[in-house]
Amino acid sequence: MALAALIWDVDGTLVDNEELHRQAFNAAFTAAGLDWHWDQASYRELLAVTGGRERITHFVQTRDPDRAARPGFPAFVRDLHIDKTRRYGERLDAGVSLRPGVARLIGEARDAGLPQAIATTTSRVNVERLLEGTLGREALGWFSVIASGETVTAKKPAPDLYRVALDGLGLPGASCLAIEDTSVGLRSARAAGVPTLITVSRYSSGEDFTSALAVVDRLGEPDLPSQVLHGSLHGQAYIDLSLLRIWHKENKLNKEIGNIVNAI
Ligand code: XBP
Repeated sequence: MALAALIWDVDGTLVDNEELHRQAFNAAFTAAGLDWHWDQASYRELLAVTGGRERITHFVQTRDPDRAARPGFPAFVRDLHIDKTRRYGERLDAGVSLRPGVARLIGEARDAGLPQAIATTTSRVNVERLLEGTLGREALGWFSVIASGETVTAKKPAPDLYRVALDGLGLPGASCLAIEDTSVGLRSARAAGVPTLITVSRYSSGEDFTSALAVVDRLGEPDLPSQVLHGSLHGQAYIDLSLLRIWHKENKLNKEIGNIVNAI
């Protein structure tokens, strides 16, 4: 089964930006008169809960269950998260850079006519702002589907966001390749049957990536090579579309499906 599309995660994968999210959460807490503060160590643990509203809710349920049980609590979290999103947007607008190799690989896929999609737990407005600020407004049109947090009720690690992306692409999971940075994202993609490359990010080092096709520190560039943590670079210095096609073809699951299709 040939590679038919790429599905990109956003936060941590396109941009190593979880620090901006963390700072925006903390700024929103302070502005609301709350004495909550998420340091880097606690944020690493909180990232297991995807989605900002869900993350705040989980934090309060753990720390102050009585408060979380009050009738007005969901509306309070909603408003707090709206303020966090505004503050995160300001930080994006101050200027962020794509991780090395992201723009190049998106360009290679476009040149090859390979469809691309996005599967992210963050909201559509954040995706648009990030793409516009890094690749330009026209980049929104380069993705056949943008599956963002508000399109599903079960966020990652549930497979739902990847299923939305696959439905929009009209493709089976095994024909695509996901690019993710966390074990939560990997579990989501794999649960939807999508082979996955991991580009480890600031907050995801040391996570379990056993089911990934390959694990690298970055996609890399000719003058900024990738370090492979799991898998083989097949002699290449960085990740390009030809290497993704090789990894996808090598994938045991895809080979088996290919054999079944050929036998029918
Ligand atoms: C990114 C996330 C998000 C952000 C917060 O997910 O983990 O939860 O930390 O996002 P992905 P919101 O890696 O799938 O892009 O506050 O916007 O919900």
